[in-house]
This record gives sequence, C-alpha cells and structure tokens, in this order.
Amino acid sequence: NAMFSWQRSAYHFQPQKNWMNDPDGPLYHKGWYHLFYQYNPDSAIWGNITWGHAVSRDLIHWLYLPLAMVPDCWYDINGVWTGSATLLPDGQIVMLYTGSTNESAQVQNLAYPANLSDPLLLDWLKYPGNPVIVPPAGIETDEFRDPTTAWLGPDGTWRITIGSRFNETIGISLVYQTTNFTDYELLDGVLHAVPGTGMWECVDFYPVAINGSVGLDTSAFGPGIKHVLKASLDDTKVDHYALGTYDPVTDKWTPDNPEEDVGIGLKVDYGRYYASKTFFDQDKQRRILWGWINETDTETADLKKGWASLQTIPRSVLYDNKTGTHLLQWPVKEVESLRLNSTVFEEVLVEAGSIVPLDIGPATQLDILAEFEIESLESNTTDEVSDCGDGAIDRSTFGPFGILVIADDSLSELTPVFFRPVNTSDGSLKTYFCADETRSSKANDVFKQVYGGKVPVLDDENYNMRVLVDHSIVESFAQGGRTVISSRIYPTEAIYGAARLFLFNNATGVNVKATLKIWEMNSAFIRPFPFEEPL
Ligand code: DQQ
Repeated sequence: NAMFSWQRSAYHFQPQKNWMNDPDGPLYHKGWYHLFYQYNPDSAIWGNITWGHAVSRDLIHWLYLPLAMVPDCWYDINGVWTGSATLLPDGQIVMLYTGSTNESAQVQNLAYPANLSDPLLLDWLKYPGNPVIVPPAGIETDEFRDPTTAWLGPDGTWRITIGSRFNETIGISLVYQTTNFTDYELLDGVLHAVPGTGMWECVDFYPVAINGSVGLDTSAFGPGIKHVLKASLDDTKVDHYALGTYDPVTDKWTPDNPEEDVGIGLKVDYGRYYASKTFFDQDKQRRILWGWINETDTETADLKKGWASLQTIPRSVLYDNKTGTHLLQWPVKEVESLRLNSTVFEEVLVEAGSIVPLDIGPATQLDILAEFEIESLESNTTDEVSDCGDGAIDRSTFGPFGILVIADDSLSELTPVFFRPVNTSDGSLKTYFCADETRSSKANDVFKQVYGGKVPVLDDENYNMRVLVDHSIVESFAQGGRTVISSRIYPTEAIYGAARLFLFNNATGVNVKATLKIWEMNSAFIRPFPFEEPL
C-alpha cells in the first residue's frame, strides 16, 4: 500500500500485514532467536488472536515463519493469548500461554515444540491435558492471564507467576509451583500486591546482578542479586517496574522503595509502549527486553494501510549500579551492524532560544549519540515548568534543549527529544527527559502527546542521549538508558529525503554545547523465510 509506505519502518520488526500486539515467548534455540507475537491473520485490528512467529540470527534481520499456534481448541478458541517460554536443563522447551476459552474464561495452557532438533521450531503441540491452570477461587475468570517464564526455586521445584487483580482495584501476581509443568499448586498469598493499580497484565519477573555486565538466567538467586517486577497496567496501558528483593522461601517480593512500587513509580518506557517481556539469551549471557509499540492513529487508518504496530529494537537490560535505583536499557549491539557513514559534530554552540541545523542529508534512518554541556547552572530562581511541561515550546531557565528529529526544512513538522533540568524549591536540580509529539504530524486524526519522565543525572555526568530514528518510530535513551521513550509518529511532510535533523535550545537562561556522532542506518531485511518447498 504505497499510500502509507513512509509510515513503515526500515529496521523495526513489524508484520508484513495485519495486526500485531504483545511479544510472546522469546527464546534462543540452535543459533536462532525466536519471536512469537499476538497476531490477527485476518485484519489490521485486534481480534482472532494467533501466535505469529519469526526468527533471526541477530535480533535485527527477521524471517517470517508460518503461524505457530492458532485458536483451535475449546480452551483457546477465543484467542491464543500472551505467554512465555522456559528452557529446561534437559533441553526441553516449555511454552505456557493464556487461552481465552469458549466461555471467555482465561486459562493457562501448555505447548511444546514437536521437534526440538528443528532449529526453526516450526511445529507446536498443545498438551492434550490442557488447560493446566484455571482461575482460582476469588479471582475473576477474565482477569487472570499471561504466565511468566518459570524459575527454579532452591527447593528444586519450578515457579511461575500470573498477573490478576483482587477486589477490582488491587493489582496482584499469583505464584504457582510445579515439578512437571502439567500439574500446578497455587501458593499461599501473592508474590506482590499494589492497591489502586488494577489488573496486572504481562507480568515479568527476573533477577539482575548488582555488580556485573551480564544478564542472569531467570532462576539465578543468591547474594548480589536484585529482582525486577514488571506489570503492564491494563487501566493506563503503561509498563511499570520496580527493583526489589525476592525471598525464594516465602515467595514474596519486596520493593526497595515502597514509594516507587510497581505501578506507582518507574516506567519501563515513558512513551507509546506496552506488554513488554524479557528473556535470557543463554548464547550471549544477556537479558533482552522486547516491547510493543502501538499505533496512535485511528482503526480506520490502520484498516486502510493494512497493518498495525511494531516491536521496539530489542534492548539489553542491566541494573544501574551507579544510581542503584534504575535499570539501564540499551539497544542490542547487533543494531550497530546497520550503521553506515557517520558524521561528527564537536562542541556546537546552541544559544538560548536558537535552532541549529545539522547538515547530514536525509534523516529518516539514524542512530544518534548526543552529549550536552550547560554553560552554567547557577540560578536562585525556582523553575515554573517542573516536568516536561507543554513540550518543547514551554521555556524555563535551563531547558528544554536537545534535538529535533523527523523535521522538515520549514519546521512544519518536528519531534523534539530533550532534557529539561529544573531548579526545585528545595534547591536541588532535577532533570526530565522528554519527547514532544505535538507537532510531529500535520494529520489531526492522530494522537499527539508530550511524553517523558525524570532521569537521574549524576554530578560527574554530562547530559547524554541516544536516539534511534526510523521513519515513524523514535526510540530515545537518556543517561545510558535510565529513562527511555518510544515515540510513534505520523509525519506527512518530513518523510524520505525531506526529513532533517536539528539541534535546539529553548532555555531562557543558558547556552549549551552539543557534541554528536550520527550514523545513517541501513535497512534491515524482514521478509518471509525462503522455504524451498511450499509448506
Ligand atoms: N494482550 C493479550 C493478553 C494480554 C494483553 C491479548 C496485553 O494476553 O493481557 O492479546 O496487551
């Protein structure tokens, strides 16, 4: 559909056509990364949910495979919903997923590959004894879904956790114990509960090393480890996480900071992002995070263009031991294989209230590293704009400053990605990292918002950002990935050769100096697997 072709991305995973939502059961097997995803094979809007399937050698170039699972049993006839993979020590692969039954109850089902020696894992068998878990007493039958990857407890039995809600508004995650993945016992109490957060979808639960640069297997525990608990809040469609401590004997998790608990504190991504899921890449010893970028145009527009949604570039996840309060998310290093020619700009002066074009030619596919230095931060005034405000036009003493991506020459369309350091009344400085979509498109039937959140900037650090630009997707990482924003934008003018890149500084009180390295990015191939014979 040429009419909307500029809205497709060049190196983000998206289906060839039709609707996609959550990433499901990511895993690495015999040289291939597998991504499954919620997929409607018939339409560009949600419904008739199956598991789409794609494989990659490097998490960047993808080959579409035939559907892995379709709704063909009473226990998943209303949808093969979200689930997770567990790799067992003997090489078996266990897939647990939610089925929406013929009565629209949510039950948990078991599936496994028909042939483990097939690197493509083309055929999936549903366990004949499904469902393996039905909603327990006291839980609404349609608020019980998305089983996690299992972890092995010190007692030698496996556990999984499943999100739900209690008394309408308390978000919870239940824990089940199993030895064989066919029989499960619900453990007393819950892994964790947070009042007021509503239904927890797509719970993710995993260990991170306090000191170390590698990811951990989901079953890792012991000293030097914290556990991340993530929930996707159905009420607000936001992915929230918190760092805390897991007690494998009582199966309870406690947040480090109750004021930043799951659902009321940190967001995985402050932009258009949902239903994320991690997996441990046993080949490269890293934990990789996937997330779904939803559309913000209308369903009518999606039907017209014939497809909807993308996945983020997979990100590696580590604990940030410099702050002790955040995770660090960073695009997997394989994305750097798409880097083509680069341009460096050193200490470009951007005066208060000015815009500086960066002469790099077409700017639709970029990987940008930018560092900003502020001239002086002394001021005894308290800033009136104390967060992302009304976006890049909202001026304050020290910000906003940053870059304008997917902008045309006349700046009729632009998406500012920026920092806003603010003086607070207690005399401390806080920094917000923001992406402003309000002028990203001349189209008026798309949802445009100012996104962002706080980002810790330590005393010995400059302000730094990495921004991946891909036509209609902008993924922005501040301070090494402490705060991340995914933007879904619909430019109409700033497309193909007309897209430009600028620096801007809309602070009233400071000049900034910017140093950048910018790569043009190649396209990735994302296409059907070249089977020799028709399947
Ligand atoms: N999407 C799936 C559910 C999950 C929701 C259905 C989250 O399993 O809770 O497509 O986006």
